[in-house]
Amino acid sequence: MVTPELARHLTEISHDLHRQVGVMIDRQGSIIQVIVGDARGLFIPPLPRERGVRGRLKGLRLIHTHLDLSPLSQDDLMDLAFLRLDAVAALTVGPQGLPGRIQAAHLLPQPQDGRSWTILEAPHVTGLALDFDELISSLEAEFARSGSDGAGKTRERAILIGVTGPSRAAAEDSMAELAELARSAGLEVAATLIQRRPRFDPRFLMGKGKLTELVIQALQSGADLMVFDAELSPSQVRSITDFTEIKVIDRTQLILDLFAQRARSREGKLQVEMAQVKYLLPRLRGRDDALSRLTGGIGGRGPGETRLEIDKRRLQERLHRLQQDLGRVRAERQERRQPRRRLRLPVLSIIGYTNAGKSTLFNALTHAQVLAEDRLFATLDPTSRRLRFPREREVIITDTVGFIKNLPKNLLEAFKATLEELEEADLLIHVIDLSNPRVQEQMAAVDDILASLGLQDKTVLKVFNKMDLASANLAALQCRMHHGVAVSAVDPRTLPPLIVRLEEIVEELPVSRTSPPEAPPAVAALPD
Ligand SMILES: Nc1nc2c(ncn2[C@@H]2O[C@H](COP(=O)(O)OP(=O)(O)OP(=O)(O)O)[C@@H](O)[C@H]2O)c(=O)[nH]1
Ligand SMILES: [Mg+2]
Repeated sequence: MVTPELARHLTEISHDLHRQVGVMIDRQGSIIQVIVGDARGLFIPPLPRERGVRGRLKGLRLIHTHLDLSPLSQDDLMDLAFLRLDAVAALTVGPQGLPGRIQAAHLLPQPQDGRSWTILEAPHVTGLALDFDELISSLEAEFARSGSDGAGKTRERAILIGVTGPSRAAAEDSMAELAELARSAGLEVAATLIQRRPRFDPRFLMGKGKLTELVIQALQSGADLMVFDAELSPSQVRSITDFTEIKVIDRTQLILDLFAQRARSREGKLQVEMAQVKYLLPRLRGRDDALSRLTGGIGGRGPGETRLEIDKRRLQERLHRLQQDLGRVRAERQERRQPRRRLRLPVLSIIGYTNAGKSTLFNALTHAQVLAEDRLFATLDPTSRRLRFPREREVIITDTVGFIKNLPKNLLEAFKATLEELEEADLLIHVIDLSNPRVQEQMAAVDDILASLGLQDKTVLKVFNKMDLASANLAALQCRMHHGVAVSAVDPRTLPPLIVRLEEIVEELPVSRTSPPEAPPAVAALPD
């Protein structure tokens, strides 16, 4: 870890200056920094980034002196954790400036007795029987193992963090949804942590002690990302990233990323990118800020193939271009919708919380092949089909993007144009996942979003889906309370009551629908 000669140099200088003296040593044994502190401590200046080696640890160790017999301090251990140093060692300066006792700490891949580091000690430098190279390579190997599933690390691993006020139950529900979002975005959840705080720390959102724990936990679980279940202000992201050196994103960014991954249509892609650019703009400082250093991957992905270019001026230009492009694409969409308008068929739009089963129901009703998947926001682009009911009435039925509570404002704005199509709907079919433990909040969230789109006065039919996964009592109760219909979209035999209800509703609509269609529509699914 340190040669007796170097140790002696350090303690002698330290003795003469009556200050702590330290050196930062890389794995080749070269000294890359010399640090002179005061009698009680020293301050490590920013480490040159390019010195970092591949691996979980920084590839640097700090050897420094302590003028008295004090053990490694809390600050020493914080440096170890935050800078991910290979090791931190303290040499006691003896009476004649000779090296005395040595204490060294390194991080542990797994916590032992609740501690994430271990301390080695010897009465003299030469007494520390230790092959440093061997120690480091086995530590790296273990860190790598705890951070991957054997086949090499492909997915980003995240720690999810909730910082909450009084209600723990609400925080847990919210975290469960955040975990779903993370999973849908292709993240692996390494750990989940909820911290309750009566008041939020405006800078870090949580206490420094807790943040320290977090960094160590991230290191041990091989996480390269922290996802906060809150909307972080630009300066919070900066101070947390600067403090922890770990990429930080918030729930909004996670949802934006998910949308970026899922957008298929040109309009969808443009809308997502616009929301991303609007989100990023106020969050930029100079070029080399924490954010731009730590982007890429989740949160830094654009809907196209390119990584989001993090540069303020270019973002502004991009925003301008996006607005123009969107305008054009929307005009085209309006044109495409003209013929459909002429048909004057009733429009039934399927809406609801994400993952409620909207696309599955759409497919079941129309025999379409819209992608339905057990992930949030599988559908971003609306799809429409003509559908003929058994009683020969014809309608247009539309599948739409799912809703979520606290939908990021930028996204709601970006998708407003697509969602405005809902204004033309004669009926909103609100699909609800009965099996979800948060079903009540989900229903309320959908109502809120409808209201914010000015659609609160539309006729809504509540369809309680996934009845196969819920108790019959619950289904019956909800249907009675909301005058709804229960179905299981994966089982066509459960659909007739819904089709009957839809027909009834459509019958009540004013009949101005004429023009026979050219191509035959799909016929509503009825059991054989
Ligand atoms: N057991 C069961 N699973 C269902 C039912 N309906 C849908 N699912 C499943 O729920 C998951 C989500 O279904 P989707 O149809 O993609 O849901 P969605 O509402 O379109 O979701 P987004 O487009 O992501 O907002 C899929 O894995 C479906 O197979 C049902 O009635 N019973
Ligand atoms: Mg869908």
